[in-house]
Amino acid sequence: MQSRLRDKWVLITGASSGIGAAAARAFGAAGARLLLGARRVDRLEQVAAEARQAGALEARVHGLDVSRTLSVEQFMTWAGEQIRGDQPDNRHLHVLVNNAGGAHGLDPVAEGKDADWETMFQTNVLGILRMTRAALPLMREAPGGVILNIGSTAGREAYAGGAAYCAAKAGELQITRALRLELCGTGLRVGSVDPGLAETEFSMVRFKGDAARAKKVYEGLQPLTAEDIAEAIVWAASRPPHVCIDELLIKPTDQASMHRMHRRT
Ligand code: NDP
Ligand code: 8X3
Repeated sequence: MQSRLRDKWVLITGASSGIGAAAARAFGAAGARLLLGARRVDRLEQVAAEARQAGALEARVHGLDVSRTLSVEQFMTWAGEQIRGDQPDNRHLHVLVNNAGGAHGLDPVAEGKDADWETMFQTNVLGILRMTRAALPLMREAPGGVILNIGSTAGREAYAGGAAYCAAKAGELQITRALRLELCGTGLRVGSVDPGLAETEFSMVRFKGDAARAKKVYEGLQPLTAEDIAEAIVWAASRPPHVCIDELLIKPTDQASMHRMHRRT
């Protein structure tokens, strides 16, 4: 059966690594037309080539910093130009994946850094609001369109050292729920995909390049891969138009909760 995503325009933020990059390859395999954003454009080019090789009809890239309104607006102007250059019946954005984000630091609140807190809220919370506001005009005429926000188990279960990140991802979940209410009746769908531990560049970023500390996060257990999440994202985005996947919580089998993990070592 031909994929429902074939020919459709799909925009992914944070597509230069991890889950976003895997999602680009997976949407590519479904024959989508991709618009990819992140700050590292050289990495985006590489991902776009992989997505084209997987079957993407298009894979175009542009620099994007979701923590800056101007950058989001410039990116969406570019995205609109790409989409409006298509056939008249395909001039809308079908899927928006708000994936850009991550954690910075694991300090208790008493030692928290303003810069870390601000970056986490700028990307995981305000980034989603900015991107969605700017993308909605390109989606309004496309009933059946889908917005998928990438949340986290952290938005549902707090852990020590995670106050700001957990709060940011809880914010993501509530933004998704509010949008679901706001968009009800438009034919647009919105949902949250919430992974548990997935081995990507996430922990390297959180621990500011400390590879040994990053590796320890996944020690002795089998974490999710970026591909596991990408598969779920593509599945959620390719349901029939009358089906909305509101919330997906996906954890490694070894992770019953943040406080109950099965480690073999
Ligand atoms: P990665 O660090 O591998 O990827 C993060 C992506 O976000 C990169 O492409 C990065 O690109 C992009 N990004 C970060 N800041 C910005 C910004 N200001 N503007 C634009 N893009 C930005 O981690 P993951 O793939 O794991 O993370 C993807 C999402 O999944 C995040 O929202 C994260 O919170 C969430 N998540 C991850 C989990 C995990 O265990 N890995 C579990 C649950 C949720 P660049 O640096 O080039 O801008
Ligand atoms: C990433 C998962 O548990 O490291 O969102 O916060 S966790």
